Amino acid sequence: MANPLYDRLFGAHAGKSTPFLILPDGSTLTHADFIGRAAQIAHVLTELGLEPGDRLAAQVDKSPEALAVYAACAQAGVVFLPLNTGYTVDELTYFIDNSGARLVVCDGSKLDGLRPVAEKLGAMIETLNADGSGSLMDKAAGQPLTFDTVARSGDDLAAFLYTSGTTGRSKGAMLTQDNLLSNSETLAELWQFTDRDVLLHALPIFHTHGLFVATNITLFAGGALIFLPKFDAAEIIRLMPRATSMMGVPTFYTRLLDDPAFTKELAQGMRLFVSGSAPLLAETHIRFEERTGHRILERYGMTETNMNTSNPYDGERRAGTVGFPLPGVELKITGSEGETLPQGEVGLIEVRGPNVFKGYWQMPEKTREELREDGFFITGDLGMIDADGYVHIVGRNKDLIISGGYNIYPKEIELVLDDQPGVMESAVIGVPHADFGETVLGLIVPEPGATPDLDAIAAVAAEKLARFKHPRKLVVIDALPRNTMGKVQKNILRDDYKDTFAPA
Ligand code: MLC
Ligand code: AMP
Repeated sequence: MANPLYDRLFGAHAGKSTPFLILPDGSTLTHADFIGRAAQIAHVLTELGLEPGDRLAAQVDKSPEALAVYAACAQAGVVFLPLNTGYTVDELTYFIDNSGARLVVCDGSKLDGLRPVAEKLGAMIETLNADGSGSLMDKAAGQPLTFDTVARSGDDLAAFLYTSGTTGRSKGAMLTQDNLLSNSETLAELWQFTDRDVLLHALPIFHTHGLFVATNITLFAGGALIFLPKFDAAEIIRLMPRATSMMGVPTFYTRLLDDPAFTKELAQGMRLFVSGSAPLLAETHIRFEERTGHRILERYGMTETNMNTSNPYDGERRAGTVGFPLPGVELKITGSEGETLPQGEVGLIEVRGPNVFKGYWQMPEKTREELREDGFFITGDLGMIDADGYVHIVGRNKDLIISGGYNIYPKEIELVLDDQPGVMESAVIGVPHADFGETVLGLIVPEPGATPDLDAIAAVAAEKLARFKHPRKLVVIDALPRNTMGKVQKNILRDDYKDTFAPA
């Protein structure tokens, strides 16, 4: 019976003794090993009573077993919901509740905090630790190495990825099998991935970039991943001679360039470096080419759409641009009335294609606001198309900070700051940061006569919000600049505070 995502990405490699995951200690899991492990987990999911269409929420460290949970979900028809390992119990409660997850898989260290939440919300809970131990794999041990793949259609849901929003409430982007598969196929072809590819994989596997771009493409082509738990420049440098390709956020590239041990010789066996998730400075692009002789290929995507554009594989990779719309993806620049603007003008980027998600889980209004009836998705990014057809991203129409490739919506942080004693209101902005591209700055307006305790406020933020969202600095100011409509003028604040983290 057919299950396009499972069959094409995983099932196609059943029985193959070719390497799939190469671990930092040099040990290897073959495609067959991996598929066997996924099948064992799929048996556990079924025995726990999960049905096709049920959601499995996983907040686990990166490991071969964590990736096998994704494959097991695909095989059992369960919707996979990966969650950033930085999320606090507060944040997780919302995702588990909103998604109606039937099973939560978490690290053993999080069990005490999450068990009451799961119980209250009627979800089961199992553990999976970074070393592959835990109750999930205990149950998987001894299960058969094959599993009868559950039939699914291309339009069935494969994954939910939560993305925050301007209101501070996260939305579950519903991604279908076809969304994921069509993008993998297009990119594997465009970027010429084959079963000889070995991709250096240092991205997290709870976001589009690390899971659906890097992993799915490699699976599609039958190649291998050098599977690192996280980005570590020294590890990348050590292992690059064994690799053919790497995908990363701009911080990966700036950190590599900051390391004198990163040389041209190391990169000589590489055929492709891809950057995305945040703007790559033209300067980084140029420095990288000077150091290695390679031009980074920049592409543009998002959670709701997977990848939309890419610089060419053959042809000019132009610094400061995100290249051309992918085959099968339509992209237009629109004005405030939704009208298509002439070439060269700046407006909203809208995209349509098989990559575009199905909508936000149980949020029909939000879906209608961003996904037009004719299928175009309003990305919230501002861009223009130049005379040669290259797409340029020139800004954002959404109040979003991207720090080291992680998206942070200010509203979520402002809601926490506004709640603190002595705070009348707050504004959270992104300011330039050499390592993370942008970082979070919190501006606080005190209540009349009050002196807010900034350390106490930072401590509350630390408890409620994932580490990467914490304001790097809190500053007390008299008032927020507003326009005549009363809207806070964040552009003025961003300009006033742009040098806060500038190197001395
Ligand atoms: C970690 N920290 C961050 C952070 N990552 N803070 C802000 N922004 C980040 N991105 C915290 C750590 O918890 C740590 O806290 C402190 O900051 C410094 O950590 P570090 O050791 O310097 O960070 P590191 O662990 O090395 O991580 C940095 C990073 C990582 C850039 C390697 O964030 C990363 O892998 N980012 C990739 C994100 C990603 O995959 N984005 C794709 C989204 S998909 P403490 O407690 O030690 O101070 C998408 C669509 C698309 O956007 O187009 O791809
Ligand atoms: P996310 O919601 O995490 O999927 O992030 C998607 C957002 O990241 C996009 O809407 C863009 O704002 C940004 N983004 C992704 N790739 C690029 C890129 N190459 N250049 C600039 N911004 C990017």
